[in-house]
Amino acid sequence: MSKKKTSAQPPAKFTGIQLREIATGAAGPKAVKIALSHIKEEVGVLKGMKVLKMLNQFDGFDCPGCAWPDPDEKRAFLAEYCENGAKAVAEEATTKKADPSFFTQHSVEALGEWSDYELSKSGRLTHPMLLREGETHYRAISWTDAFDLIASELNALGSPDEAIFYTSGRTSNEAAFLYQLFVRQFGTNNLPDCSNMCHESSGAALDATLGIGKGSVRLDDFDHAKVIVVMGQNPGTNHPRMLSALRKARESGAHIVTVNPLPESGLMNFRDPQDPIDWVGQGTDLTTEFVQVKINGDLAFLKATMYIMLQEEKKNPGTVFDHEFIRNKTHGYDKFITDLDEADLSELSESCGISIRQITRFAQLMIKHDKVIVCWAMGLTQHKNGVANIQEIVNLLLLKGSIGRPGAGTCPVRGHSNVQGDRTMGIWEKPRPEFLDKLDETFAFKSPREHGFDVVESIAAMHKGKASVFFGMGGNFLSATPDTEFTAEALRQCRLTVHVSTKTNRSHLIHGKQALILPCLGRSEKDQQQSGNQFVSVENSMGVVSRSMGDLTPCSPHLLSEVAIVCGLARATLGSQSSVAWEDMASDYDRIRDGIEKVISGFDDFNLRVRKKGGFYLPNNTYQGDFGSTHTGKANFTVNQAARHHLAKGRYLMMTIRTHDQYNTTVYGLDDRYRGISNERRVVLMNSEDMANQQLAVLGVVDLVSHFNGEKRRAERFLIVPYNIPQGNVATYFPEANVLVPLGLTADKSNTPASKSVEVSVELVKDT
Ligand SMILES: Nc1nc2c(c(=O)[nH]1)N[C@H]1C(S)=C(S)[C@@H](COP(=O)(O)OP(=O)(O)OC[C@H]3O[C@@H](n4cnc5c(=O)[nH]c(N)nc54)[C@H](O)[C@@H]3O)O[C@H]1N2
Ligand SMILES: Nc1nc2c(c(=O)[nH]1)N[C@H]1C(S)=C(S)[C@@H](COP(=O)(O)OP(=O)(O)OC[C@H]3O[C@@H](n4cnc5c(=O)[nH]c(N)nc54)[C@H](O)[C@@H]3O)O[C@H]1N2
Ligand SMILES: [Mo]
Repeated sequence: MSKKKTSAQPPAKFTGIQLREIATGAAGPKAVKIALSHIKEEVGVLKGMKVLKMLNQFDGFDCPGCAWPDPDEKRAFLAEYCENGAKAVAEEATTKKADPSFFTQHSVEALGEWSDYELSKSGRLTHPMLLREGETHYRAISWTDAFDLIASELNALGSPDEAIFYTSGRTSNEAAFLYQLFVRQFGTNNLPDCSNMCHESSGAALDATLGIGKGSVRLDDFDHAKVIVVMGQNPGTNHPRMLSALRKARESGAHIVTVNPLPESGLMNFRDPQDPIDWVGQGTDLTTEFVQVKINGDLAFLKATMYIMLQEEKKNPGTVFDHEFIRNKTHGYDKFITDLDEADLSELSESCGISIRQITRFAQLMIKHDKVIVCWAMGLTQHKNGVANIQEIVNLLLLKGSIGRPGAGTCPVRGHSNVQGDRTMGIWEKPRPEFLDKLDETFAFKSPREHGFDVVESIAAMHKGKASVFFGMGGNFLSATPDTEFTAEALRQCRLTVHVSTKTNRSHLIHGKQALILPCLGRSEKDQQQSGNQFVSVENSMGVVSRSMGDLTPCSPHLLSEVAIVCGLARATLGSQSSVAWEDMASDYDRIRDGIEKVISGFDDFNLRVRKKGGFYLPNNTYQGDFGSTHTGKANFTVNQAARHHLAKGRYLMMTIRTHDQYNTTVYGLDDRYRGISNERRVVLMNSEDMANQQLAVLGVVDLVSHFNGEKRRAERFLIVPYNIPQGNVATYFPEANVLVPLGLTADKSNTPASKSVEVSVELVKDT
């Protein structure tokens, strides 16, 4: 049977846009109403209430929405969740099913014509499914046959390095630990993960400067901070529970400075949806200083701020910088200051688009206060200079001695709910030798030492035919990665592509010669193994490890837990060669935790402590102000250069961002409520001056063309929406615009796709 190529991109069809007023604040009763309507629609009222009651409670399950921490001591009476957490749970606990008859009804090619929204709404996967070579439809297969098929493909490879083992960040600690153990026993470090596209730049910057790739603050530091800077982050949508922490900080007098090309409503005003008293009234204004930087203007802005601080310090020595801290705890100060002193303030001001007056205002705040927390997310990491951006934040905090003391520090706000834990468990293509030594010692084998492929390198390797089996533990590799058409070609070249998933996504449709979908339990579901019901553990953005236990009846009796899938796969692939008792591990997760305790420091008495209410903190040197583990033995100042984007006329810098109605590539709905855009995702947000200069009308239909090293990539049919965004900048939604992000455009040092600084032109489509 010959087949047409299935579309790698969502169809370029419009869904009926309506522009509404932009929200002046976030959450409040409307958020509750919308949360409940998603639950009602997907899950039903009774089951829905049960799920919400368990969400983020001490004996419930961890919200799959984001990695924002729960309060240590107390949880809200009804539940500790937000609108988007409720949507994430509704999506997982849905009663709709994509069972074998669904796949009989719809060919892979036909599903390729569905939008991501339609795919997301197709329901939970219920059976392992196989797409045989040359066939048009997935068909059910037994678990044993599925494991045998993967094992025989893996064992037929010329080298273990020809297989790629991807992980998305929802995977529990237990599953992640076993997965990396299996992959290393198989013989490769090809363990790319979603972090490569996310906070890799933060990890690289923080590790080099402070000695740990994680943030330094805890939730209660927000209660003591005097200044909280939120850079390149949209918590109203992506970390809504962070707004409660910001509100509390505001009420105790903290300044909140928001640095963003967009005035995100969620950061402007907030009414706590968990607090009915807050539903009436005006809410709390959060942002006290809105710094509307140009895209990728952050480094210039920070440098300009520090330049002004330095001039003040020179005038009144000892009044601005914390010299004792600098002397005792840091390295590289003199070199840093020499470079800083040569900065050109007006050039920096021009390149970030912020007036010297406003920069001075921010610098004054920084001069006055040292209890400063800087929070950031994708707006800083996904640039060519993503690592430098974060190193510049570290410089600012070091000048003030603002790391390792109460109310101050670094706060990279993580994405996926266990992305930080997965890395702690060893999901990394560049594992440290000490980690591998411990792993080898504990499990009596010799793990490979050569570094593996990260996400971008994996795509290149598959494209070149250097790797030909792709295994995805969760996630949606095709749609989450850059350069959609190139990545699709890479996946199509594989002999076998496998996805462990809860729901159908586009990665199931763009496949190798053969393809498997392995359905797994979700967080909210009961995980019953031989020794009884199991729980798993996760690590949040602030290094707290806690347990998560679902209680719903699984949506199908044919699901396996991620742990069971890894164990089944390991047994089939490694056979009797393996030194690990995989079966025992799968039957009782306490045994996995015993293994984790032996290999990874900070997990002493793991099985005991994880059972305690609220879990426990992992050790974090920076929290204590100890920087002894860096290569200099001190916290490192670094010299970083601000990016300069010289864009020709008609060229723009594009950022790809999330709407209020999606979880990465899972599309919950078609609205971006806070930004006033309803029922459409194919939009490009543009400054009205730029529109006028190019004679583009509101809702005009355009193609977007990206330009990189003489290469062009095109994304068809977007609608123009005038928006309060700096001139020369545009914004589109991820994943529709990923086709424009060149694989070669990545951050220095972290290799993170620079999906927030893509150079594009906007071409009017004539006959629409
Ligand atoms: N509901 C929901 N929650 C989520 C997710 C989701 O998709 N939906 N995704 C999860 C994941 S994996 C992650 S990583 C996080 C993502 O959380 P965010 O990082 O908040 O997500 P983005 O939408 O990518 O938003 C980036 C923000 O940075 C701004 N920005 C873009 N470029 C720049 C720049 O150059 N400088 C500055 N200063 N700002 C810039 C954008 O305007 C936007 O406000 O959220 C997590 N939580
Ligand atoms: N252009 C652009 N690209 C980006 C970004 C951007 O801002 N702009 N952001 C990047 C970031 S920050 C990230 S983190 C990545 C995200 O990349 P991924 O993590 O790969 O993508 P997701 O969309 O989160 O994955 C969704 C799929 O995960 C599966 N899933 C959900 N829950 C579970 C579970 O419990 N177990 C298993 N096994 N599967 C599950 C479902 O089948 C669902 O379809 O995308 C990156 N890509
Ligand atoms: Mo992420």
